[in-house]
Amino acid sequence: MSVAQYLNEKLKRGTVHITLVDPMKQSPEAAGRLALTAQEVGSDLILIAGLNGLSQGHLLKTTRAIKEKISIPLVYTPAGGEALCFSFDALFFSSLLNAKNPNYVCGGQAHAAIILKRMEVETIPVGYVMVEPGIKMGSPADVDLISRDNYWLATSYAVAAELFGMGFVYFESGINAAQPIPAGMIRAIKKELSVPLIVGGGIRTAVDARRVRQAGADMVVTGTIIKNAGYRERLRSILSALKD
Ligand code: 1GP
Repeated sequence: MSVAQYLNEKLKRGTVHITLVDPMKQSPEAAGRLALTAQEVGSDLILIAGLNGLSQGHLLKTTRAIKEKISIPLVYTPAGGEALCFSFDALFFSSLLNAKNPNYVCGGQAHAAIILKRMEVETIPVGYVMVEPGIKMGSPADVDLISRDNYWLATSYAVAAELFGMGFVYFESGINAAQPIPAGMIRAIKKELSVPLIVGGGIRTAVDARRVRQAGADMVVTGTIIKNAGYRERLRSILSALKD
């Protein structure tokens, strides 16, 4: 079964949880242990973020260390065109739709496209949209961030992604953002969008998770939570808010 099929099957049964692992934040072995804990607690997928500065070697070691530990899918999401390896199950072939720097919209993706196709890597097309406060990509001017009260613009980007044929739309408020995407924005997007909506950034508690789920998020991503002490219990409570 492909990862896209796996996700669509999971979505029929309820909200999907994704654990984001930044390989730069810990050793490959520690990343493997984090991923195993996430799987044991009930997370559905591990997503490795390929942020700027990630070396090929470290990515490879991290994906291998995680693959040894888990049976749920391991997906890679490169931020630009830098590090790439093939030890994952699929790749989020994502375009940061509101980037000002074309490298994040299609430049980096174009560099990798032929090799991904020739290697028969499963690519999952994702429209990625960043809302304030967002994360720093190359420089603060790289992304035309959507303001937190501009529901119309957010919905317009979401529907544009769907019309481009992207199978998933991912709304991001930024790694370790102070707050998740506003519930009202999620509701506004869901009224118009027909493909699954992924929401991530700033979700740290069961209350946050329940709010984004009830607003309509189909898939919820958490990352920072796994770096804190007691993350197994924190993640367990987030999972219970998403899966009850
Ligand atoms: C996933 O970037 C996020 O969309 C992860 O954000 O680290 O705040 O959970 P957190």
